Amino acid sequence: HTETRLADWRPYPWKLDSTRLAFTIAPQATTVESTLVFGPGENGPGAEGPADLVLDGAGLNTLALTIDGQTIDETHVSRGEETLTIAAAALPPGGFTFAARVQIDPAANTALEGLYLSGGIYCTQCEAQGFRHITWYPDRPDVMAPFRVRITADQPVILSNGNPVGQGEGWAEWDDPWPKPAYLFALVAGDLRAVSGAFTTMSGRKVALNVWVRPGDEDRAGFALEALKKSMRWDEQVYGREYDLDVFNIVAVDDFNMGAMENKGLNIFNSKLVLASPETATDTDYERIEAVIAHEYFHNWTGNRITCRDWFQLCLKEGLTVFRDQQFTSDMRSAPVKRIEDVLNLRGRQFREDQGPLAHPPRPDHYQEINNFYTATVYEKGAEVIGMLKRLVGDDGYAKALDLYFQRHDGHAATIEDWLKVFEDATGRDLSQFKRWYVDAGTPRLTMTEAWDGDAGRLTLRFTQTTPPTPGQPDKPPRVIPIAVGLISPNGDEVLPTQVLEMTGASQDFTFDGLAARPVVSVLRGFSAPVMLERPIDAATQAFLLAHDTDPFTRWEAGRALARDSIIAMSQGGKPSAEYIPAVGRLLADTAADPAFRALALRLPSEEEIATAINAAGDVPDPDRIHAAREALARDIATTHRAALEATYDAMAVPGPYAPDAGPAGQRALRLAALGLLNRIDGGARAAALWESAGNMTEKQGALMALIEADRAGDALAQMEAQFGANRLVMDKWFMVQPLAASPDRAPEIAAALAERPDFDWKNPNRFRALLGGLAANHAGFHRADGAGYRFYTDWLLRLDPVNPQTTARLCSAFETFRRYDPARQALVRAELQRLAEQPGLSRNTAEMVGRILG
Ligand code: HT7
Ligand code: ZN
Repeated sequence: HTETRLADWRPYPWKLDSTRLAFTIAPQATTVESTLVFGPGENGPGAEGPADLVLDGAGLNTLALTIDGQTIDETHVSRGEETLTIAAAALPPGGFTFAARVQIDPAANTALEGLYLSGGIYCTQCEAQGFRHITWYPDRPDVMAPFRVRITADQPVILSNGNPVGQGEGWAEWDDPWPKPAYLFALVAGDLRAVSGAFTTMSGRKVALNVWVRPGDEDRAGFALEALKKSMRWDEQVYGREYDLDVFNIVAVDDFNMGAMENKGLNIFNSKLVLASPETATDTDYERIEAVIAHEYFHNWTGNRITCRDWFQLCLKEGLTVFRDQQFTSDMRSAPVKRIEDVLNLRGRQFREDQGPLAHPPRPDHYQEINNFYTATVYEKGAEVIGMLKRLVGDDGYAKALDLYFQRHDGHAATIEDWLKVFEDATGRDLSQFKRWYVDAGTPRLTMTEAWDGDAGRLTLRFTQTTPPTPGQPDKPPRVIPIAVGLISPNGDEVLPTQVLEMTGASQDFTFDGLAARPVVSVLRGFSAPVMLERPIDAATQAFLLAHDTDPFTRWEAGRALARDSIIAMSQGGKPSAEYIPAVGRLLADTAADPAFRALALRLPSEEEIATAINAAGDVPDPDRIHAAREALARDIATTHRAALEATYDAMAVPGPYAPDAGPAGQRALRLAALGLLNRIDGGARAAALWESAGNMTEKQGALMALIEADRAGDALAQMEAQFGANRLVMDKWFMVQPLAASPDRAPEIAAALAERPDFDWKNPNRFRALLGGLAANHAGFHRADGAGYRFYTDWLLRLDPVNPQTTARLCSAFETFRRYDPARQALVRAELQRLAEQPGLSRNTAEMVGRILG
């Protein structure tokens, strides 16, 4: 398969002045007529003279091609695998109009790229390269044009980007004046109902807002609409960014490869990220909906008005937009809790990626299939890198740089170099070393040692950084690392409030003078850099930090480290840290602390996290022993602190009607964390009672998971199916929790039995991910020594690949950690990967993933 390289990027030689499209929609034969007006490229004819016109297209039935109204002579046309080239000789150098008429088949489009049907609704997905499945076009993000679109469809609702300019029975016309690349094009046609509102922008313009859903789903769309209004206001207040069209439409569809898509003025969402009611959605779902609505809305400026020059620059829009949605959630909810959640997510997905065969920099420089690079590294590490930049230049520097970014690049397609240059120009800083964060893969290991000179009252901290090799990058120079530290005196008072140290060398000392007594160092406050910190620290000091640290992140981190070390010790035949179980008691007694924080501090690290830590220490993780150790520790905690856990469980009951706000959600999280521990010693009695009494999905799902763990969920599962059998999103949860919470010795068999059911609608990505993702998240079940988990998983990847390559390829990442495990498990996984690799006709998407994982 061919590779695309950053170094090969060249500007498009023609300027696309306008795009007109006319769709006549029919399920098996939709006609697309395009009229593209081209002018001379900005750089004029190249050294070789006037340029050919190269257009992208895939799976199109081409009916007509013209230049300035004349059929193009076939001698001037050449065809590649997914390209059409019209020779320069056929093109007037001063500009011309290219027109095409093609036919496509939305009903047969199971890959969900381009125009497809989802439950009777026509919709599109064009990022990254879906537009080429709609018509011939320069399908690259640096070719931007205003669009005028006429759609004829026998459907009550017909939408596209921009503002509506005309509509009648069976047709509508839309005009988008803002130049955009093809990946931001969208079309929707179907029987939909709007939940509507309005927003007045900061300059007083009125914008109509609609959330479009299937008839009957209207009562679950209100939360998304409110989230949209909050996002619009926040972007005005915090970034000074105003919306720029008369209407903003959001559409929910059931079949979607990812979460949502930021098409200009017409965001299309996976219905699970729009629809919510207390009975059907959990607190986590609500928080995620609010964040993703914000994320897609924020793309209007960071992604749409300023887009990416090429797909290597993906983190320019995604890293920045994730960073902005994280800021938004921090402002709407609890900032410390959000930071801990983000770090958990980063470590669980991005650190894992960085440590395995799929490691790549936030800005990669080659790919086979761009859809395989919508990764935690591009998104979440991309956001962390911006967080570091902000920490280094300060809030004012950041605000100045962002203003300059919007001013300088509005309406253009930009690069990471452009992004760093606005920071350099706005702040006067040299960011050449900082750029390594964008171009180097791998998670730096940061070690800290302390030297105390009691006579001088001086503490010296020595930091050393190294980054292990990653595929194609054996050696890495040191990076700039912002290290936030604070010092706490032995009596628990903070003697040095947070200070950001700037590390630039491979090894560097920082000294602190005038100290009366040796302080305890609180380091990497707020997780100030995405590194793995190693420091010699004993359990008593961790317990001290858990009790006294003023920084909520490092306070939580200290408790987490105690729990992690306890499980690791137990899995290797030792005992839990003597400090840990008493520390949990103090946490339970600390009723003044935020319940959401206490919930996070009470929750034990996942088995996956333990396996990662064991691997990082150079040992081989044993999934069965890790599972047994974690269970044993949970039982120990529950036995020791039974009364306090029961009191916490009772105190955290939330009276009155359900609200998804951070306050009550935090109480429910703490209540369920207590339930999870008590469940180990009460045989599921409390979970059964909660299942009966709960009036919201958060507690229902928490109770159900506990019942599955206690092996007494039969009635609850039957009741849930009876009540919600027709609700796809609730049934996705039903499919997910069973393999996830099952005992490892039965998880693959449970997944296999569920896959036999007629309602295992495996062509729907949500349903497929629910079942396979649920199994993969059951660490000991997926990695069962007999290979049943691996086999089941691979059987289904093989089945899905010809239907939906994007989703199949993404799920291959379940195997990315396989080299951590013992030789027998490694051999089992390798055999499954080989089975995939040898499949005739395997998609380019999956072939690339399997190839990279096998190395
Ligand atoms: N920018 C969007 C990415 C996306 C996508 C990418 C590949 C295939 C399907 C897709 N659907 C959406 C979503 C976002 O990051 O906001
Ligand atoms: Zn995004």
